[in-house]
Amino acid sequence: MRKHKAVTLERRDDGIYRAGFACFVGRPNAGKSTLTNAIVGQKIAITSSKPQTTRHVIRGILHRPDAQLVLVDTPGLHRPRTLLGERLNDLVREVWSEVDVIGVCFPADEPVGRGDRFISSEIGALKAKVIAVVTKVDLVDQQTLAQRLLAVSELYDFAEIVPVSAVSGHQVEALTDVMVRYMPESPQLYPDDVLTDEPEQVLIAELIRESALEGVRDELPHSIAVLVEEMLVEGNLTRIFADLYVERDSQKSIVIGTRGARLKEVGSRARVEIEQLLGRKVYLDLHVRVAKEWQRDPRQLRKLGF
Ligand SMILES: Nc1nc2c(ncn2[C@@H]2O[C@H](COP(=O)(O)OP(=O)(O)OP(=O)(O)O)[C@@H](O)[C@H]2O)c(=O)[nH]1
Ligand SMILES: [Mg+2]
Repeated sequence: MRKHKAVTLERRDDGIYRAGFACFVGRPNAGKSTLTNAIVGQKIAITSSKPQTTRHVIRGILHRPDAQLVLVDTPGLHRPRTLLGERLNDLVREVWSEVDVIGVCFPADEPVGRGDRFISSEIGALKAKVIAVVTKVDLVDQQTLAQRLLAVSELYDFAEIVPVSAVSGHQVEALTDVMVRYMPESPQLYPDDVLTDEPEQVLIAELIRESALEGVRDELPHSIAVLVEEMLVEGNLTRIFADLYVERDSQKSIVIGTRGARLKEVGSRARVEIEQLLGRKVYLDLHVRVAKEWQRDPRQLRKLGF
């Protein structure tokens, strides 16, 4: 995806151009994708209040006059209960062995827990600089924040601990500066106007999934997968045919809703977002299909891109 408008940022310059990779890791729902979007300045990763929203590794690119920062958003690390869960955890480990900086994210509005301790115990042996990012600071008071910062500092010898809010924008730039400082001297890695190397069809499928996640509960969010089957450009209009997969018939009726009302809502919400992404008019044709227990089935996982 390419950016629509030019970014003009003034930066102090030590004359060195830096470029490299950083990733955000952390337990599900810690705010990794929201932060990635805030830094890149455009929505490239979907977000939701449901844990385990992110299922792919998504690269977002920040361009500055003095640096290029390739941010890798990863799925939340968790104890896997399905084959999909195992695949997602493997993905995270693959990424963190390849980047220059790892930002371990801890949500300020929740106490440091077992998952956080587990993640912190795993990152020690890696070549990357490891920093801690305390996210969602807009949700807590000063005292709570101070407690969190202390608890985080006791987990691991982080190179830095940066509190941020992706929603208010507080300290987002400071976090970026920290990550850039740890990037190696390097030529530019991506052309000037590329914001992500994610294929358009994947971004579109993700926007549909994000829309479908709204208002569903319990196990259903995890059961939803989306595949764009076909895109046809007709003059000013793009026709998109997509399949929304669930795991059971009962889920299918929930997603469709009474006389299709829910599915219609999901479709029109997604369409608005897709039109914004493509900058073109979109006709979206959504079909709901059942892929029995796809999260545990290697063949179906492959079909769905995992
Ligand atoms: N108030 C507030 N909410 C935030 C902030 N950052 C993220 N959130 C919310 O936290 C929830 C989870 O955010 P995500 O960015 O999807 O979290 P994630 O870590 O990517 O989650 P997974 O992909 O499931 O691992 C969403 O409802 C966000 O709107 C923040 O800085 N402030
Ligand atoms: Mg995410």
